[in-house]
This record gives sequence, C-alpha cells and structure tokens, in this order.
Amino acid sequence: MRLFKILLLASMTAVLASCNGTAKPECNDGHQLWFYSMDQDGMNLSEEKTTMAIAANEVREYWHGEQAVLFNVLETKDDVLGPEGYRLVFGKDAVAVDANTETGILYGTYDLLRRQETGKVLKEGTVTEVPAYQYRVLNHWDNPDLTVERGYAGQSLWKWETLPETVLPVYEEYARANASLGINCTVLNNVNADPVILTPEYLQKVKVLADIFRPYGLKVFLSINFASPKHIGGLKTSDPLDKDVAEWWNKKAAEIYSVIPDFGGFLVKANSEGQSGPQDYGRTHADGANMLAKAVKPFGGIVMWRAFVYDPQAPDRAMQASLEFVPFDGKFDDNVIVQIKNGPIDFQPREPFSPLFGQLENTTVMAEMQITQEYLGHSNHLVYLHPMWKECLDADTYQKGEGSTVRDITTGKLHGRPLNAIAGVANIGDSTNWCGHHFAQANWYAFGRMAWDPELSSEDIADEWIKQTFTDDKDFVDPIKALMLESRENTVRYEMPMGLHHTFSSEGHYGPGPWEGSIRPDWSPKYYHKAGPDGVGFDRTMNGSGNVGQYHEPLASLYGNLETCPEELILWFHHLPWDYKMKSGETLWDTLCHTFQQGIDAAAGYIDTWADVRKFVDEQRWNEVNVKLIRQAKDALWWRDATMVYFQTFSNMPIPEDCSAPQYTFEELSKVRINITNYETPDLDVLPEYEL
Ligand code: GCV
Repeated sequence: MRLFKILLLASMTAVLASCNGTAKPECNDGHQLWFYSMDQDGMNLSEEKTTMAIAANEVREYWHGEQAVLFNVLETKDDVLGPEGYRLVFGKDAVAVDANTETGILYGTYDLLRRQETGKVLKEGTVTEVPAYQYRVLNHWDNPDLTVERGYAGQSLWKWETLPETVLPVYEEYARANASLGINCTVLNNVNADPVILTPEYLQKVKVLADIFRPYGLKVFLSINFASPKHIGGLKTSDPLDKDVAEWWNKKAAEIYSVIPDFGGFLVKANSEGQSGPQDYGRTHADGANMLAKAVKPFGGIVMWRAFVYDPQAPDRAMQASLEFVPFDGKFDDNVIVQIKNGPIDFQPREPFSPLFGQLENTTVMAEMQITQEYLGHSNHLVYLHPMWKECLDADTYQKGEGSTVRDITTGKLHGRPLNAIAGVANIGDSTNWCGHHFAQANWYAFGRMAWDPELSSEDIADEWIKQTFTDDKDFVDPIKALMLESRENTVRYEMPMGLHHTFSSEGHYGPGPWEGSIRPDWSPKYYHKAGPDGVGFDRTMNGSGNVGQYHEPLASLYGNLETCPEELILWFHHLPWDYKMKSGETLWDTLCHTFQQGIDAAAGYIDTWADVRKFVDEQRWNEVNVKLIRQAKDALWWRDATMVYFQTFSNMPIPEDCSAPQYTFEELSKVRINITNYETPDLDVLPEYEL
C-alpha cells in the first residue's frame, strides 16, 4: 500500500548535495528576499540609524545610475505629498527625491532602486506617489512562547526570552524589508493575546523593537487581551463600563506611551473563539472599543476592533458579523476602525466579499487579508495571493450605488474619511527564507505594494517581484509570471471549486476532511458543504439562510437567482442536486470532477515549468521549490480524491472517463491522520503518497 511511503528521497538528496556541489555558481537560501538582484553579496545596512542615513546608505551601496541622487526634505510643505508621499524628478544629471518628511525620502529611495532593478528608471519626467492607505499593517499571530498561530515558517521572529538584551540583525532586516514596500505598522503579537504582553517587563522588550523599527517608518501596535485588567491588573472585572477598568486602561496607555512615544494603538479580538470581550459583561462591541479608544486618544493612538465573530447556534456563520455589528453602525469613536476579513467566513480560497463592508455606512472599516496560507497549502503550495485580495478590493458593494467598491470604502475615498487602513496576517517566521516557501515571499511583497497602491495589477506586482528576486531574463519572467497569476484560481479548482468552502481536515487546515464532524457544528465541514443524497451546497438565498439579503441590490438578486449567480460561487449560495444542469449543459457532478481535474493537471504542469527554467535559478532555491511543487501536485490529487470519493457516497455517479481515476478509496483516505502540533506545516513524509 502506497499511502505512507517515505517520499521524495531523491529530491531531498539533491537539496543536500546542491550547496556542496559545483553545478551552480552560488547557493542561495532566500534570505535576501526581493533585494537579491541588488545585493547578492549580502545586505549592507547603514551603520548610522537615522532615516536619512539609511536612505543615503541605500543609494551609496546600490544605485548604479549615472545621475546623482539628491534628497530634498521640502521646507514649504507640499499638500499633495502628505507625510509619506514623495516625488521622483528625473533629469539628465540628477534624480531628485522630494518629500515633506524623511520617511517620504526613504520610500522614494526604495522606489528608485526598485525602478533600477526592474528597468523603470525614467530618462526624464516626474513620478508622484502617495499611499492610498494611511495605516498599512502587518498582523503577526506570534505568541510569547515563540509559536506562531497559523505560521508555517518556523518560530516567531521575536525572541522574547532574549529581549531586551539581545538584538538580532534580523529585526532591522525585517524593518528594511517593510520600508522597501511602504508597510508602516506592525502588530507584534497574536490576536489570541496573552495578557503578559502589557506587563512592564514585556513593554521593555517591545520598546527595543520599536526603537529599531522607527527610522524605517514602522510603528508598533499590540494585540490586547480584553480581560487584562483582571489578569494582570488585579481588578475583579474587565467590564468596559466599570470606571476602575476604564481608569486601568487609561493608565496602561499612558505607561505604554511613556516607553514607546509613537506607539500605534491596539488590535482587539473580542468575544470570538473563546476570547473575552464586552459581551461577557452584557456590554456591546461599541462599549468595548470606545473605552479603549478613549485611553489611546490623547496620544494619537487608534483601536482596530475585529469583526471576526461567529456563534455555534447561528444557522449561518456568514451572517453573524453583520448581525452583531450593524446595530452599532455610527456608534464607534472616531479613532476606532472595525477590521473585517475579506470574506464572511474565514480566509477560504474563494469567498464573496463580506457583506459587512457594504452594510456599515457610518463606521470606519478596514479589510484584513491573510498572507499566511492557512487554507491554501501552508508553505508547501505555490499560491500567489494578490488576485484573491484584489478580487475583494475591486468588488462593488453598491453601498452608495454603483461604484462603491470595497477599495473606495476602505481607503476612505467613498465617504471622505481621513482614517483608513488595511491589514495582512503575516507569513513571516524565523526560517532562513522568512516565509517557508521561496514563492511565499511574493505574498508579503504583494501585500505591501497593494497597501501602498491598491490599483496596481497582480501582473505588475508579480513582474517586479520576480525580477528582483530571481532574474529579469524574459525566458524566466514570462512563464513564472503566468504560473503565479494562475496559481490562486488553480488552488480554488483543486481544493474547493464552485463555491465549496471549509472542507478541510480540522488537523491544521492542511488537507481535505469533508466527512469530518466536530464538537461545534460550525467547525465541521458538513455544516458548510451540506452534501447529501439530494445534492450539495449551502442555500443562502432568501428561501435558505437569507444571507443574500445582506448584500445591496443588485447583488442580492444576482447571488440569490440561480440564473445569474456566478458559477464560481454557485455552491456558496445554492444547494443543488448532483445532476443539476450547468450552463454548459454538463451536470453539476461532471463539472465538479472536470474542475478538479483542471486543477490537478495545472499543478502537475508547474513541475514541468520549473524544470524548463532550471538554468536561471541557483541549485538551492531550485531544489527547495521543486520538492514543494511535487507535493503540491500530489496534494491536488489528494484533495480531488477525498472530496469526490466522499461525495460519491451520496451521488452514486461515476467519475467521468476523461478524468484521472482516484488512487484511494474513501475508507483509506478517511483514516489519514497527519497530527499537526502548534499549527505547523505537516512533514512531507506523513502525507499520503501519490503517483504523478
Ligand atoms: C488567530 C481562524 C484561525 C484561527 C485564528 C482566527 C482569527 O479561525 O483558524 O487560528 O485565530 O481565525 O482570525 O482570529
């Protein structure tokens, strides 16, 4: 039986051999990220740690242009540029970087170097850049014990046990990487927050990081545990309307700002997945958020209050955030932002946008994207996520009629709101290549570029990243860019096509487990796919849960009507019989099988594409990616087998002959246990073996 054969021995040997061997000029562990084309000899960071010195050092070390580079911090402030924008003025003998602030100069410097590396330096002309979002935020789900919730790149980057004494070079490298993209905020700890982070001892550790990040324009935030007054403050309650509790938070904020004067504020997960919150005391989300907002307001801080809430009793989890938040629309203080995941469930490979974006008309809202690939193959699968995020930002909510995109709502453009932000859950750990998979670096990169300019295309961002990370040779760039651009849609095809969602095994959200039950109904795949003898899919129409009614017209009708519902979301909104006739004339069953097959074939094709470009890549990165592409192709087969052989127990329909035959039975697959601890990526050798 092939199921647990130790796999990939040959390829692993190749990895080990590569760095001693002579086949390629250099080994490359990927640590240099997108600076690789520029500083192959190692990072030459500035010795002097001021923003201007850092910018000057980058130019001195890495600018190869013939023109001199001039920095101008403008004496008369330019209203267009604001605090972070810049202007690059290209002339024959000089390039001027103009900005109101030193941070603007630094961002302009990184733009200039990016242009150099990607062939976009102008002979003459002016480029003006201003970020679309004011707060461009990474959310780290890192715990004090160094584990990272849903992190697949080793342990936490923050070595709490050796801070504040020991300062690792990687802290500054991290700040530089973020500055090169324009990311200006970082929340250091998990939203499932340990109260210890607010103790004086930990604030001293946080201060060290904040001091290192500051010259790179990067501000520190913390996730807080709502019950901190009880846990570390010695109070009997954490009720937000209790005056001692409010006073405790006021004092705590003052203490934090005395240590970190430019502290950004708090991120809060409250009354969600067991976290404490104002509802524990019969209070509301607005009561909780506003109490914290008042504490940080005197210091210019903000509160990002998450809307990720759901209730095991609710008939449709996709509706819960709106049910809980819409009653408080307009009731939040002006330094509160409600942080909403892109979709209404939980970072699935495809979700419609969360209806809450359209429903909160008088509240500042921001989008939370997931950079770490919790549901998209962890750090084993190559999936370029920008197309998924852009799908959400470009979506039209019709809040104020046509043209009310999630992007324009969250940038503040639609309502003219000054406070605006976007967040991404980081995929960064202490692994040498930062993100676990060399191509996962592209998602950190893409998030940063998108947060600066949400109108950039997925293609342009991929193009930039490839040229800086690998090579600008067209014979490498073109096929790899095509692969990246297709990879998200393809993951949808082989994991959960046509609006299926949450069919994961509960063991780490890695592989399939559509048959699994759970102690909580809404943690069970069956709750979401509702497969049975009569068909499959979640009826969210007005005859079902009514979720379509949370979208503004014409979307409510579009999604609710089978004739008009996009087929890519059809099983998200409708429950359909297995032999339902799709627009193509095929049955639903055959279409599902064919879509999975497309995903399987394309994933296998990545291996060939990667083989074709081998000569452009150093041995180390080539081998490390190759091992993962092989696993990805096998996982695509595993997903199809598990989903369709299980669904077959209801449909009794055959897998079409033009599809590859499943390699395992339902009985065999339902016994697979991959035992993931601490949210890690499972070892390759415990995954089911597949013949490609
Ligand atoms: C940080 C999902 C994840 C959890 C995560 C949660 C959240 O449920 O599986 O690990 O917790 O989302 O976003 O709060």
